[in-house]
Amino acid sequence: MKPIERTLAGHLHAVAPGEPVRLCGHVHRRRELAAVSFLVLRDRTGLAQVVVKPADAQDLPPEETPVEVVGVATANPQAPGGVEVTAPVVTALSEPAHTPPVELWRPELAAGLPTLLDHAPVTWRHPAVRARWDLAAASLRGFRATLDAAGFTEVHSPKIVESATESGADVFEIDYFGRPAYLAQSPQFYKQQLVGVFERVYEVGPVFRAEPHDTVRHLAEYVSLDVELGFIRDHRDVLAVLREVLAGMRTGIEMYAAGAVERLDLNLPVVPPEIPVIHFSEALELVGAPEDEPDLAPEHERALGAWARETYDSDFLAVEGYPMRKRPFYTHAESRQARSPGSSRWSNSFDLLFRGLELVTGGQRLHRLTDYEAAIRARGEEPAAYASYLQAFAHGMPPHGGFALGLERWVARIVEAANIREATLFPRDLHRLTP
Ligand code: AMO
Repeated sequence: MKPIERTLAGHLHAVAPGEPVRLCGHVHRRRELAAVSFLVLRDRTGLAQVVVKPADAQDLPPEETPVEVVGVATANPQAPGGVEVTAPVVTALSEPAHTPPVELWRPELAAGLPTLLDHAPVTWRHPAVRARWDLAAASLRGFRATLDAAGFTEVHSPKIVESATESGADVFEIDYFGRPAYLAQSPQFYKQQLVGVFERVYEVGPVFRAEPHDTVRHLAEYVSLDVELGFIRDHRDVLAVLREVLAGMRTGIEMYAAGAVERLDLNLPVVPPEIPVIHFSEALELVGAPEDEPDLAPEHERALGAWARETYDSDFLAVEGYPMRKRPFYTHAESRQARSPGSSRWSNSFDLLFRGLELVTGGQRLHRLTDYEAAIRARGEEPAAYASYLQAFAHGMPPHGGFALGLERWVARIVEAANIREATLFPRDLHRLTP
């Protein structure tokens, strides 16, 4: 007899009643009632109900054991999708699973964050937990699709690097064959150099920050969605690409994670045709912060998020013109409006706030070799220390800029998680190196 092809739980509804079926998945739940017992099977597409004779119920493998079920598709309006499996032969595909640390079959997981994180290989199996990563994966598809269509080339740059890119403080040093090296804090230097090759590039990859603070928005390793493009006029051209990317990520979720959106009952962000922009100095005024403040504090970001929602009905707000003194040396000074005498106080860079949290940093970069040399010397360093990076500029680089978006922050705000760790498969932080 021909072996029966596997049917996925999510496709069982389309099988004609009376047809033989073969399902594979984990035992999600065993339910023993007086007259009948059920095995609920879970696979990557959802749940399927298998009807078991009470006499056979005690032989069912325990919850979470992977099984194969061969039986008959049978109409039952009460079953998920209106079809269940009857007359089953259940075969365990592994030894009986240990009792899970949390009851995965409950519609909502009643467990605190430490339990969820300590047992991540098991707790991610819960449909509502796994749905969060479905959002991340779908967002990545939208990110790539948007940029591929706009002529960008996907690149991958080294994660073991010679020097810090963002600031010296939070970099992990490693032993590289007996000499010091660092885990990349961002692909910044490489994505810029590759603009000289491809003109438009993007990278999706891990970056490392030795964050000394234990906060709900920082990880020691996160997924950075980096974009860089050449021949821009200023950072506003970068913001326009960012707008398209955000819209594409939302579309990705709608196309590939509709089930997760429904499961989690989400309000997806609305990406306005133009993202509202305010100047950093206006942002300080709005939140009542002193005018010499070099950065926005988390409570300022929250207040600005609420203001953007009220004023523009927008989940997003771009703040442009951050003070040069808090931005990395590759940042281009403000060119649009000379807001202060000398005008080098402000920069052509921006942060994008999403629902009151910094999601993106970006801007225009320096592109002339002499500007780099001056900026590096102004930091008290020697350009020679950046010789390999500066090669690109010596050999001609166009005006360019880009941005980086933190994937875990994006998902955390979409699901309105209190802690970024809830949107991270296996978080790394000050205290956590396992699982
Ligand atoms: P920045 O350092 O601001 O900019 O990082 C960009 C974005 O990455 C996310 N992010 C983090 N997410 C989780 N844990 C962290 N510790 C963490 N640190 C940052 C945030 C942030 O907005 N090279 C520049 C980008 C550029 O200009 O292209 C950079 O890395 O969402």
